[in-house]
Amino acid sequence: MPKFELKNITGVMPALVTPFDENEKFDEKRMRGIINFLIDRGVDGFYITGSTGEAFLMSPEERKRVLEVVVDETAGRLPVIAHIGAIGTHTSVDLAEHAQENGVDALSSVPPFYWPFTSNMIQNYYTDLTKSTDLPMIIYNIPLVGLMGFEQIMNLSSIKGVGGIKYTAPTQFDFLRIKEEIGPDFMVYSGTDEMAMSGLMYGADGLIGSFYNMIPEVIIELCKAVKENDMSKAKHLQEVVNKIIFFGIANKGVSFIKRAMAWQGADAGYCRKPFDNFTSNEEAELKEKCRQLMQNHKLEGVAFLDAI
Ligand code: MN9
Repeated sequence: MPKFELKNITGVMPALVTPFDENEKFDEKRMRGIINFLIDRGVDGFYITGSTGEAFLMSPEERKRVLEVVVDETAGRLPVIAHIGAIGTHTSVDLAEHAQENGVDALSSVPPFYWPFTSNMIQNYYTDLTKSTDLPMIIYNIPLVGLMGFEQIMNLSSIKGVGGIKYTAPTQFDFLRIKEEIGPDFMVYSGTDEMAMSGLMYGADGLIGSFYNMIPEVIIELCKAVKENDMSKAKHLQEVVNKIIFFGIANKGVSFIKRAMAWQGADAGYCRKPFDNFTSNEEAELKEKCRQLMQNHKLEGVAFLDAI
């Protein structure tokens, strides 16, 4: 039985990075360190082995190992959502069953991708997945694998076991419609970090994103400001977050996130090829650029910048 019900899985949830060592092997010790770092910073849950977690660069066996380590280290302190999406239903079902056996609280999956699967095939994919366990399923809308239209979302929401959506696209007006037409209990997780504030204002129950691994304190503060109706503060914090996101995207994305975590004492190791890592010279340059970013925009209260 999962410890957390889906309706209680809310707030700020990093789409957890997966640390690899210099030989690209999963680094269990670093993984455990990251989990404790993020729990200490006050996050509300973990979304594991998604795109930020480099899941599509791992074998199913490796994904299972990551999940076992995360669940073991988290030890029920926070909810764990396992992304079990894969290109074939059999692999996803196998990952889903393993995730349930190991005690995660919810599942999530991208729709099948690469080939242009029909709406029916996508519907069948999620039906097969939800039948394979008793866990709630959070469907995943992200343009990288083909954005789903509202009708498809409606259809998927009617599958028994589908309880929410992770929505990573700027078309956030769908959030209002989802809450109105599917129902207020259908959980909406805003996945576009650049739009956390508007996501929350449009009714998202939680935020799941890559950058929350490295700036949890800023995004938690932003959430709090929205809850307290302090919109000018929330907007200011979103501006800070976005400066960091746009800088990060232009500087190797997840590799940057991993370095910025290391500077704060939570070494997240390396990325897997074909992602690119920083050499020590490049990392020194990166630090210099971060210092400039901080000065140019007078960024205050950002732990990874203060740690440089
Ligand atoms: O949904 C992430 N998207 C991808 C999760 O990994 C493609 C987001 O958190 C983005 O990384 C973020 C920056 O664009 O919004």
